Amino acid sequence: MKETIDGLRESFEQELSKAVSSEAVEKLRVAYLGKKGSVTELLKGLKNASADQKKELGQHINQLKKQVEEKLLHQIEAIQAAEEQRAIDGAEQYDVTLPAGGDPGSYHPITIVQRQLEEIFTSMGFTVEDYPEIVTDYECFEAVNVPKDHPARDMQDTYYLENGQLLKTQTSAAQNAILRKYGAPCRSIFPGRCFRNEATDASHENTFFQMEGIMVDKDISISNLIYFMKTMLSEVFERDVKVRLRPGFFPFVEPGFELDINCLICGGEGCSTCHHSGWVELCPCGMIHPNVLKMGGVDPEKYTGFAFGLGLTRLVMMKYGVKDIRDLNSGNLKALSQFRHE
Ligand code: FA5
Repeated sequence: MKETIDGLRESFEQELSKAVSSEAVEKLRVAYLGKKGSVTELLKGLKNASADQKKELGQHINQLKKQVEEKLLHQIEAIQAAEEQRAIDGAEQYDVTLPAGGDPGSYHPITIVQRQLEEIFTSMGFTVEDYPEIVTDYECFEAVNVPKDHPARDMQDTYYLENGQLLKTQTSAAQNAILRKYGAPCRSIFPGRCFRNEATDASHENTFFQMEGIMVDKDISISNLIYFMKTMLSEVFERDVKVRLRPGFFPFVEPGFELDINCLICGGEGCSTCHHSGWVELCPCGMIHPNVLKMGGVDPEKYTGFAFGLGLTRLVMMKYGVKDIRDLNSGNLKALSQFRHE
């Protein structure tokens, strides 16, 4: 038995010297220490030995097992160190202490305008809220007065996940949580990415940004809504823009409006961006429906409020004269890097 143990040690040493990859070392480990490995078999064979032999041979086999384990570990560490060194030798060398030079990168135009809007609204006492992109059916629809099977669900072709949750189609999905967080009075904006199964064209994307806002207090009226919308637009565009307010249906507001701006790409003459109408649908809005206030824990008998759902991506198009919305999601650095100095 002692000879067998020594023989095994010798053959292990020989095979180990030839194992120069992680895979080869692993094969060796299985061959010697695996369930049916040679060392394991030796240990199993001990059960037939006498009590005296068991003690002596057991010590020898365990010593061999320990040596095999240590040598395998050592070999694998040596292989990994050599691999790392090869990667370092082959990698491009650079001095991290040197000034960057080259292209410093830039913020995405949507980030630039979002931050500008956040500044405008925080200066008017609004909080800025973050909200998840994956939400429940309740948050996105039911809590904003769109019950299951309501025809208004057809307005937004939604991506549902297998677990029943969905990619939020509108930033309105956060309204209920924010009403519950602050109660009344409350002034908040909540920008976010939205997803809809849209056929894309110059002004429609399946992934786009909105910025929602709500203001709830005693005696809030449509005049407050119009004041805040006008202030926001004149600050963002740094000039007066022509807007029009027309009736619009959204189950979570009553009355509801569509706020359109005169297309700044064609000056109102008609182009592919505005679908040749001269107007771009930018910011639906209205007075928050009493049901929505109630579901948010706010008493509609005491408080009223307005809500708006600004199409942030469309606003960016208008501000910078981007004719096709798809350019903003393209990752085309040539187009996007124009905004670096803002
Ligand atoms: C809504 O999403 C409502 N939640 C807005 C709202 C909020 C109304 C609060 C009243 C009160 P709508 O589906 O129209 O409404 O989208 C709002 C804005 O998002 C549009 O005016 C448009 O500017 C932008 N938008 C909508 N769909 C797309 C799209 N596929 N690509 C780019 N922008 C879009």
